[in-house]
Amino acid sequence: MCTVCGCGTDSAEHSLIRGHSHSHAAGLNNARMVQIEQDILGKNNQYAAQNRQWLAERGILALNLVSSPGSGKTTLLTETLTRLQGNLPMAVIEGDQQTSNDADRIRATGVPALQINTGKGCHLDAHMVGQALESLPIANGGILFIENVGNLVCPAAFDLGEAHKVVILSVTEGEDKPIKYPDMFHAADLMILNKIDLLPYLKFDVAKCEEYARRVNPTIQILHVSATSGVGIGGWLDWLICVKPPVPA
Ligand SMILES: Nc1nc2c(ncn2[C@@H]2O[C@H](COP(=O)(O)OP(=O)(O)OP(=O)(O)O)[C@@H](O)[C@H]2O)c(=O)[nH]1
Ligand SMILES: [Zn+2]
Ligand SMILES: [Zn+2]
Repeated sequence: MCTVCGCGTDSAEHSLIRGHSHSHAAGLNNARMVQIEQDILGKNNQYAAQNRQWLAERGILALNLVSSPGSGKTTLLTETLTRLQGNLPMAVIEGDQQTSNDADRIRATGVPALQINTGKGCHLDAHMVGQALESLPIANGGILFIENVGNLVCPAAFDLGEAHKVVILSVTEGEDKPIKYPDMFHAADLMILNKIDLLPYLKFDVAKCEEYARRVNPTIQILHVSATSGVGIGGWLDWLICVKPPVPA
């Protein structure tokens, strides 16, 4: 078990995942390390491709919500589910290291949620998601939200079979997160700048944050949201409907 970031893989494997290039795998040469990295991510990508096909056959839009801990993923989700409920089928996969708090918050909205506890692992992988798909009730044409473990590093490297990664950045975290964690902002198609209700109380340069995000990902879309006040949620719902595939015949 890796003790550097708590990743569930062993230390040899762990140091190889993108974003963990520091070596804490004594005795392994570079070629061996690259081989192990290719094996782990290759296996993950096979499961991700299976998930993607399973979702496509059912016309289900899957979104992978990624962020630092506490950026507001669950709050945004509960607000989204409450607003969309009754209009289309939805389900949630909740990734968390230890608790089922977030899944409980989701279920309180009436939408089915499945909790995956990763233990010391710091990200969801495609195999875990594939297993969850087998037991989660979600009708064709629906939206599957996957709330990843709060971590701006490891989840960037793992394709879960989702259509889009959505990165949530709260304004309390500082505007330089996109250039500090470029892999995550590069992998995402949409950045939600959350907690904008707090801007009057903070020194947070919105324009600079957006410039940093576009520096690492020129095509990233950006929305300003307050999950608690509801500002900007309409734009997020519009985005969801826009990217949703048609229901298969
Ligand atoms: N002011 C303000 N607070 C918010 C907003 N969104 C979330 N919060 C608060 O931020 C805290 C963390 O929100 P969560 O929704 O639990 O964040 P999370 O990303 O799901 O957290 P983890 O699952 O632990 O990574 C809670 O106290 C929320 O009420 C917002 O738009 N504005
Ligand atoms: Zn890790
Ligand atoms: Zn959460």
